[in-house]
Amino acid sequence: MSSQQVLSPELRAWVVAQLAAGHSVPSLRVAMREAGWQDDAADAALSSVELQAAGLAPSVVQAASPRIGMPGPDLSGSPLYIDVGDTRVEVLQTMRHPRVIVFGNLVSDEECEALIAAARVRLARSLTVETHTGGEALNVDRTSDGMFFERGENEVVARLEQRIADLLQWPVEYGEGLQILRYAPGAQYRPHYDYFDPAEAGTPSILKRGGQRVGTLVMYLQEPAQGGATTFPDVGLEVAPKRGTGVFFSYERPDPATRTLHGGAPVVAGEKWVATKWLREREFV
Ligand code: PD2
Ligand code: ZN
Repeated sequence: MSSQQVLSPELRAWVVAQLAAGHSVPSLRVAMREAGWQDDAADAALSSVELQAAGLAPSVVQAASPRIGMPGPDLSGSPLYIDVGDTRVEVLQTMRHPRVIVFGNLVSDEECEALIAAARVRLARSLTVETHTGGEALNVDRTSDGMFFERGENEVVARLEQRIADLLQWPVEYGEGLQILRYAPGAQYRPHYDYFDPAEAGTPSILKRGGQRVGTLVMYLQEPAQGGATTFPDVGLEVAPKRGTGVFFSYERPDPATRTLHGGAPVVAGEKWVATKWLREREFV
């Protein structure tokens, strides 16, 4: 189809309803592609939606500005290393569907230790975002302890966040604050999706702060003696929690079809510490 396509009133109403229900612009683009639209035509049509005139909330209007692309490094030419500032990050393993990339030499030993030391004194039993309500709750599926840093909270956090932004080609401002988790022996994080479920009542309120999550980077700060892999059950992948490495995965739409179901296997011996950076589709304020 040509790039001259415009939104019919019916399609425009559908776009408005989907956005209000928490579906992301990329997911609408995928649906439009499946209906025969070319990406650039879909983007142009989505941009043309005059949501403000329809009296919708600013967050919904902002959501209609199509985000072009997804977070992730440029892997054209199959690089073994990606230079980001002072760090030569290794590309150890990639998978296309789901999009998973394992990075080596991502966090230095000194940075791992500094993050653990600053987080240790602030640990509390982990809360996860409750999509029923939009609030936070103790989650029996996650038996680790955790805390959040503010974005740019200290020098090490800011340095790592800039490295992640350069590596994944995604603005620092689109990232949530770093989350730190500690898993004692027996602790685990049962398989889940990191995006917010559009079917849950609390999701539209969560999405006001930056839209959907579209990518996750889990970085291993301390490796356990045994166990604690990050697992992707849909594709039988297990990433070993090796200190200084990280596993990145992205999801273009909030849908199990992305195959991004993942979990933290129980730690068998020792302690596992991770830092997680979640990436939103827009500025996270
Ligand atoms: O610690 C992990 O391996 C893990 C697994 C699944 C972390 C997360 N999810 C997360 O922080 O979302
Ligand atoms: Zn997760």
